[in-house]
Amino acid sequence: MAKQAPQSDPAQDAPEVSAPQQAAAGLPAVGHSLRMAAEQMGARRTLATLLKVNQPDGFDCPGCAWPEPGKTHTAEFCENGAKAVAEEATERRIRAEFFAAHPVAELAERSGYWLGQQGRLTQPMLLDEGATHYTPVSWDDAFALIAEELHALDTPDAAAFYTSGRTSNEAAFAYQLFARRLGTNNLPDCSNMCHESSGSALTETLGVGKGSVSLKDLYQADLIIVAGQNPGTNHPRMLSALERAKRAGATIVSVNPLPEAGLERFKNPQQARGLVGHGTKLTDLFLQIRLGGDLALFRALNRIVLEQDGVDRAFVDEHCHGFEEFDEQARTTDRAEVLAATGLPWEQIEELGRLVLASRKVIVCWAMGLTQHKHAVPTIREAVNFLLLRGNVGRPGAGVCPVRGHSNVQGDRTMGIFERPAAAFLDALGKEFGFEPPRAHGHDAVDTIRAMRDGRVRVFFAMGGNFVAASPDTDVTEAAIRRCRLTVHVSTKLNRSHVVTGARALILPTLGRTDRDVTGTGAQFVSVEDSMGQVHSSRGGLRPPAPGLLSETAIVCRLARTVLGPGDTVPWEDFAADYDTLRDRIARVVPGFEDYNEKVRRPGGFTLPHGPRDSRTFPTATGRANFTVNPLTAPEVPPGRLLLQTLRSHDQYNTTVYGLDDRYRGIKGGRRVVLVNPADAAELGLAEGGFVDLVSEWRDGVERRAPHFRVVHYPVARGGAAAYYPETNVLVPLDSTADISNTPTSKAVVVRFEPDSGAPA
Ligand SMILES: Nc1nc2c(c(=O)[nH]1)N[C@H]1C(S)=C(S)[C@@H](COP(=O)(O)OP(=O)(O)OC[C@H]3O[C@@H](n4cnc5c(=O)[nH]c(N)nc54)[C@H](O)[C@@H]3O)O[C@H]1N2
Ligand SMILES: Nc1nc2c(c(=O)[nH]1)N[C@H]1C(S)=C(S)[C@@H](COP(=O)(O)OP(=O)(O)OC[C@H]3O[C@@H](n4cnc5c(=O)[nH]c(N)nc54)[C@H](O)[C@@H]3O)O[C@H]1N2
Ligand SMILES: [Mo]
Repeated sequence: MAKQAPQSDPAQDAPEVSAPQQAAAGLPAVGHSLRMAAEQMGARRTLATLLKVNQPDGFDCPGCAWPEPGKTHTAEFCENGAKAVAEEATERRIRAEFFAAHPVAELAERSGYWLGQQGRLTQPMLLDEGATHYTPVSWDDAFALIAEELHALDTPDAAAFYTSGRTSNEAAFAYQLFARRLGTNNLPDCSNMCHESSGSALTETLGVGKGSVSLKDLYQADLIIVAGQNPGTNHPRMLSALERAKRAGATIVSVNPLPEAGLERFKNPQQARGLVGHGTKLTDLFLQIRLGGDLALFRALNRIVLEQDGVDRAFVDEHCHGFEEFDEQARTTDRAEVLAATGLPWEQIEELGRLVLASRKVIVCWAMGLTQHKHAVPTIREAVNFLLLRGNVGRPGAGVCPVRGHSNVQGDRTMGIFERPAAAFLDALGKEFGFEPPRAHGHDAVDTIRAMRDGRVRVFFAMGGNFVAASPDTDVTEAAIRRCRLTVHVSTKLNRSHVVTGARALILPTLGRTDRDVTGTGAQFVSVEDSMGQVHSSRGGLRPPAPGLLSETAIVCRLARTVLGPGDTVPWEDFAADYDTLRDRIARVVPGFEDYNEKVRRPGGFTLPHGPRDSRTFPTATGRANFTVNPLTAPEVPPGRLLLQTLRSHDQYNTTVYGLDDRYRGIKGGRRVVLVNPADAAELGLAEGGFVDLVSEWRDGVERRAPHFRVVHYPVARGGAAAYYPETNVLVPLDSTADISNTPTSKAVVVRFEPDSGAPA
């Protein structure tokens, strides 16, 4: 079994626990973010940088994908946005001497936190076959080496090209074009582990795999249901929008196994009263649902709406398909099954039912709490049924709102980062560049791991991200990666994926969002798409961390030229020199991007078309919005076990750990904690403050163990537990994925508790 480095240094990992907080943000948040930023950047750089976040002439925050309001405050950033900026704009640097001083075997023993703290990467580095250390390599030699390995493959499908969601539209488009000209659709991305379930469910039911609401819709809604999302930590700027919606009269309902501080009460740090006062109470009704109970909840609500004759018949008759079958089945929804699956009192479900029937404009927002379950796709389909029933799609103030994670994850998909591209996209791409793109579906993230494990994928290339740490089944993933001939990472910061490698490995450092990007033809900007389909430009202003650093776009274009040869007809040199030339091509391939160069220069950018939202047209197989039939299922947990969800603390960005606190949940100074309901803890004999091993149970019988977690008694819904990702990824079986979307079930891992086997080495 591969030895696993802990994400946080065990010597420092000594969690202290106090009562969870009742409100998010406010003055402590501002102070905290400025302190963290100043530590990394110094005071002057901190101010100069943070003032440019999400401003029309500035850069897009590399934090989350929540949209920017049209008229920005002086500081449209949040505590966690500031941390994301500081992480990137840090003045610390990793140079060749660092790699000379630290053998890779030693770095593989370090925590992710430590690796991330070393600073920005500054020059291309090669770990050659059999070598113990990374050594400097020129860009040209690095590209030649990748070309050599790619040319040695029997088929282009033995290479996989991963993307994390920070990559700009321009770089993403060039990247997928390169992969497809090479001849493969192996374009896995972080979305496969994230909102893939949303995309699958929405494409089938509404015809567009994206959200249908804008910020304005939120401000106009009567009822907003936030299910399976922790915006106080992961989308803090969403709280401002919820506050504004609330002041305009919206009712807010949160559905979550945890009482999350940000959803309870919010002290808006952009406003004086938010800095010092008690803040705004956001949630009117809190449904403390069991893990995986949301499908049952939406089925119950749908039954209530049907029985109370709350259906918008005109909308359903004119725009929907499949209502009769749905209706018949929804009416059979069994109350006892709903109560068992949700753990909620029936009165609460009825109360929500009354709110729904009293509201004309309803929005459902969700994130990983819905998408990372085995039955995630049926759950989201059922939420769509719920909205369709009362005509809550394509009407102001109503709609679906999957809240995306990475700041450009949605744009990357729009640009063709997808292992199963639509035929129409490939047709347009092939026509524009005069070639026949590969048609066979490629590997998603989980399939890529299987293919590497089985020796079918031999070259793994990553445009950003931290695939090794973000993927499920850490031991399996690490072993799979180690079987590769070559692994390549285009990265800003050092992480675990650089130290668990194939026979050869390359680190290609790149510019981040905050960095100035100047090519031979002048200063460049890039563009991104937020969670609400708004495309806008992003321009960094800081001096790059080292001379000679290339942008992601330049790296792709130079690599493509080297691999595909001088005869390749794509003008890669022009693309790298002047991003306008790339945008001109995108404009001809991707619908909605006509006049891209002109529209992206407008203040605030432009909005992509969205049939269901704009005109109630549904580009589905039936040409209508589809009702679906979703049998009521919920996770089954054997006695003596709990269902573990793996989630984010307040001091992390995915696999990047900023610090060891989770302030709102009252955890300080450590990450190896498991939150358990006191009643479950009593039944299982788990004393507060005691240490245990978490052992996951899966049908393959393989033992997956995460040692040494401190038990924290916490008000989580009965039957469930919570612990941080990525320390717990070792517990998520590779084959435990959502039906249809193949997303790892990171929110549903059956675990038993065993005596502590001690802190990991
Ligand atoms: N600061 C910061 N911002 C981030 C990130 C970060 O790591 N740090 N990550 C970014 C990314 S990539 C993403 S995808 C988003 C993630 O944003 P979130 O989805 O908010 O992230 P998680 O921490 O996974 O939180 C899941 C939430 O769903 C709840 N939940 C879990 N299971 C269930 C369930 O079965 N039903 C219901 N109703 N609720 C459930 C959990 O209690 C928790 O509140 O955030 C993005 N923004
Ligand atoms: N158990 C469990 N596993 C999960 C999840 C979970 O909730 N539970 N969540 C899943 C989700 S929602 C997601 S999105 C994935 C995230 O998976 P990834 O996107 O692969 O992981 P990140 O941690 O966001 O990647 C961080 C790294 O990206 C690099 N980076 C940062 N900015 C840039 C940039 O501008 N350019 C380039 N080239 N590199 C950059 C840095 O080197 C940094 O170390 O993890 C998934 N895994
Ligand atoms: Mo994500």
